[in-house]
Amino acid sequence: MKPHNAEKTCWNCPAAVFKGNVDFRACGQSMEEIKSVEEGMIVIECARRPELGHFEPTITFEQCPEWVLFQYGLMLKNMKVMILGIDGYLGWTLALKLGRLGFKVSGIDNFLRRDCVMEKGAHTIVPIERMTERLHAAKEVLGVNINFRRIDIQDRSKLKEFMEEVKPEAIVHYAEIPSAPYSMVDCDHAVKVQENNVLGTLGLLFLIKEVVPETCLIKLGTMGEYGSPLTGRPLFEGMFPADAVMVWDNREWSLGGELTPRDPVSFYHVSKVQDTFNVYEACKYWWLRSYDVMQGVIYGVHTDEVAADPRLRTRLDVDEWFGTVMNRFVTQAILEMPLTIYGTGEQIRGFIALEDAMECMARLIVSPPEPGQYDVVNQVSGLHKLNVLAETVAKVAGTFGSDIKIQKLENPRVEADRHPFEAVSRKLPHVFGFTPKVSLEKEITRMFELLMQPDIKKRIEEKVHLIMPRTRWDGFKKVSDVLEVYEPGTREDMGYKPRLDRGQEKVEVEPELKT
Ligand code: USQ
Repeated sequence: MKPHNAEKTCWNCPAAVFKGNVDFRACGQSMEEIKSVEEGMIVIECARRPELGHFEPTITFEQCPEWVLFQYGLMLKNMKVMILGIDGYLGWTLALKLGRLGFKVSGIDNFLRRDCVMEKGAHTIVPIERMTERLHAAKEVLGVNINFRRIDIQDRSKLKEFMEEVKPEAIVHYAEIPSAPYSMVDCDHAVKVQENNVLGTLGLLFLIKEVVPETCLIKLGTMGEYGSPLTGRPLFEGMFPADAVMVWDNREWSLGGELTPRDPVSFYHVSKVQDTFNVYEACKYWWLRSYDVMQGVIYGVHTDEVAADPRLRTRLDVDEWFGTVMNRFVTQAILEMPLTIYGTGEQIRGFIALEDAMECMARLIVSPPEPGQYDVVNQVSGLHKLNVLAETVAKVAGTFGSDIKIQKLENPRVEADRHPFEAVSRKLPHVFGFTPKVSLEKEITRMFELLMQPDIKKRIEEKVHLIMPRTRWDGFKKVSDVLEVYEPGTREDMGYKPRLDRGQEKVEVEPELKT
């Protein structure tokens, strides 16, 4: 079988610098129009092999000697990837993975995540090293060199200098404050989140245009941008498919190619929607290219690289602001405290294990879109109701000898907690060749193994007072009331099953709840 990106051509390659007397904008918005202009009008120069002179952009990755086989398809030899937010849960994990795969990794961070967590009196329960020690260990243990600069994404002159020095061939943008509850603390926090996220991304787009217009921006969005439409309309991958139609007042229109409606569920999620529009427009105005990754909730602690040495571990937050639901449930199980379901627990979300999410990113990086193309990928490997997740955590906890209860809390958020859910995620399996490898049970087990280590368990116990939620979407501060505490395996399933549409096979992904 051919690698997923074998048929891509110089059109997609970040090393191809478009030359010739073509004014792209004069050609209109359609890439097909541009491609069909008179032969010979569009030529490129290869930034890696300028001695070849100007030629037509028709060489496939498979034919090009600069693209070589690796674990996840073909990769541009020593491809330069810059990770913005390289110190975070995902940024650090990805840096090590890419470094091990042979990418040349650079990155920036201003340690904002560390500061925000500290500000709330919390800490990462998996202890992490300072950046200097992390870099040293990456070199010593994995032989990976990371070119790191302490830079705030909003410090555009410093970032520009670094981008000019590195000339990244892909930019992964994780440099955002990733928390819904943190953005709902008060006005200052909402403004801080939107300012960092929205203005940081907007400034970055201008820098890409100026310094590296051929690079691919891989931007972390979120499935939460879509909300959960009560009509049950599928959550398409960013845009309506070509055959989608709208019928109204006895008339009919095609919706194909239009952005789908967004319905974000917090001021943080709103910042991601705003990014979506800014990135979309920049691609349109300046022929930039981007994957906007609609990320499900990532959970877990494991990749081979972060597990290679305690100094290489990535952070894990479980407090009410920065802890996400799965990571919190597992920690609560370790403390043998009832798992905190907000509301009915019938909410459905898309999830993906850390290790799988990192593989997806590697696959996207080596398969760039064409100039001007804004593309959206829904990055989830399974859909789960929260109450079923809690059951699964309790089941795994049982294998470690823990007897867990589940509690339903008054929901501090304003969100639908009983709703249909159908998500489309066809591109990962069918365009990028990705199959999920990590089951819920497997990653939960790995989490137990790591988090039950005495030094880590102690760090969880130290912050136990930060687990119950008190940040409410209505603006009042109050710890949520406990509505009910129950034994796992004693609740009936409400019957609704979410659907994950992965293309050919439509998978029923939710196991039955035992009664
Ligand atoms: N929830 C509980 N109990 C908890 C914590 C959360 O029932 O102890 C519920 C929430 O009410 C919500 C769901 O779990 O219905 C998910 O909440 P979360 O905190 O795990 O995730 P969320 O706020 O949606 O945000 C997280 C990340 C964010 C990412 C997003 C992906 O913080 O960066 O963008 O997951 S998604 O959810 O698909 O939008």
